Amino acid sequence: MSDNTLPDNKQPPADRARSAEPSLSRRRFLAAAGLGAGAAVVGAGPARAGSVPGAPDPNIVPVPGWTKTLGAPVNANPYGKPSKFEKDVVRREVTWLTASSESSVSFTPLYALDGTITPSGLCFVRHHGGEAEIDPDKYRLMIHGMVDKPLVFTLEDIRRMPGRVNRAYFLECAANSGMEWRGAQLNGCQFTHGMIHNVQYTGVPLRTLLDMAGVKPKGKWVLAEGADAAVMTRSIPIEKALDDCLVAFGMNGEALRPEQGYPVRLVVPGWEGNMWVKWLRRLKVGDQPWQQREETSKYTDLLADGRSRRFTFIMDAKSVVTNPSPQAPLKQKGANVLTGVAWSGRGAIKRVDVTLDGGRNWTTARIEGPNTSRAMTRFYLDFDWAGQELMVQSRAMDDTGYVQPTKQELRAIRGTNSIYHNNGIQTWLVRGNGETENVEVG
Ligand SMILES: Nc1nc2c(c(=O)[nH]1)N[C@H]1C(S)=C(S)[C@@H](COP(=O)(O)O)O[C@H]1N2
Ligand SMILES: [Mo]
Repeated sequence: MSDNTLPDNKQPPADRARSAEPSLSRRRFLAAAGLGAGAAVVGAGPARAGSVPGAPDPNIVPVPGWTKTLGAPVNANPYGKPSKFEKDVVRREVTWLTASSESSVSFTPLYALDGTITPSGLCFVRHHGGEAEIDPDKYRLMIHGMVDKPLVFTLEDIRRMPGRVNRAYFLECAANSGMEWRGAQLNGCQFTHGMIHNVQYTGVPLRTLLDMAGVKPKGKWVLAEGADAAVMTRSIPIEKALDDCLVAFGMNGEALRPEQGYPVRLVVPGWEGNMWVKWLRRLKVGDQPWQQREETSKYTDLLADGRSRRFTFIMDAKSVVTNPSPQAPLKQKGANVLTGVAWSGRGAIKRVDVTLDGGRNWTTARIEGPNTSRAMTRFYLDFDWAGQELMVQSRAMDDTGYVQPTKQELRAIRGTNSIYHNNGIQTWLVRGNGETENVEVG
């Protein structure tokens, strides 16, 4: 083994899978082939495993077998699933966080994802009364209150409305990173930042439905209500409702998933996830907010002096490095790809800076892929790691000029009573062996 190679249990899953080949273990294959450790398999000269991707590595040898038998037939998987080698890439709970799994949250495994769209089956799930099961044929959406003409729509009515759109947006729960307000706590970006997903929605503008009903001049707020056991309700200002909200029935090219509100959910771009009512069944127009539970005792930010910020709808710019991170340690010295995600509820991400030394030096990361307003943006920093300790941080800036604050800056203004709207800069400590921890810098 070269000194760049981590012990067996730290090998990437693909290598572990290789050495677990049923017919011939890697060690036995090496012996059988007369290749002792240290012999280069490809090319001549000493192996420089790890420093440059693709450099000859005596520990990696071709594995026979895959070409010798037929693979599974097309009908083995009528609805495709990820490779069995990806079985650890799943949503996870923090079991001590909530009293029951019906009023709880699971977290997106950000450390295992790339690109910008969150795969539907990995989108974090948050609900207050379990996942409702709604028969699309029996589904109805009512609009009433301060409107000229109260209306009840079927799913088919919504699907045949003119002006259907496709829009990618992030949804972040206001409580994302909420457990980190008083200090570094959870070891993994899945748990510190995983109450977010970025999905392409298909639906119609909420404005289309409101215009059909005819909002009376006095109508200034819209109450959105869910058809789940929580009967979740939120008040939305009419300006937002008429601006860019969607009544969505599709996600990532197919019907909404049950846990994401099948058959219809509200999309409220850039605003806190709680307002994105799932299993949407009622919209009531009124002249003032309703002061429901989820906008008073919850989703209100308690400040240090006992006063509260309320109606803090917009999610400010935020970012996190997803690799390396505690669940995705560095495995090799030499060439490495640092990556992460950034988002802002106020617009598009303009720039992301990354530091490897706790904020002494910053480098502008490369933004790659879709970079639209209020959608998740992917960034990369290709770097060489000599094996030294790193303090990794990322700092996002949006196109309004807003810069993601440090946690200290945030606490100076907001105190530590709140659990909501923590968009402070995250620090990961990467140790010499590649293992990574959630820390804070003084
Ligand atoms: N009907 C209903 N809508 C709901 C909720 C709920 O419990 N019931 N939870 C809200 C909260 S707190 C969040 S953060 C988002 C989560 O959306 P997701 O489950 O698609 O991640 O849905 C919101 N919409
Ligand atoms: Mo939430």
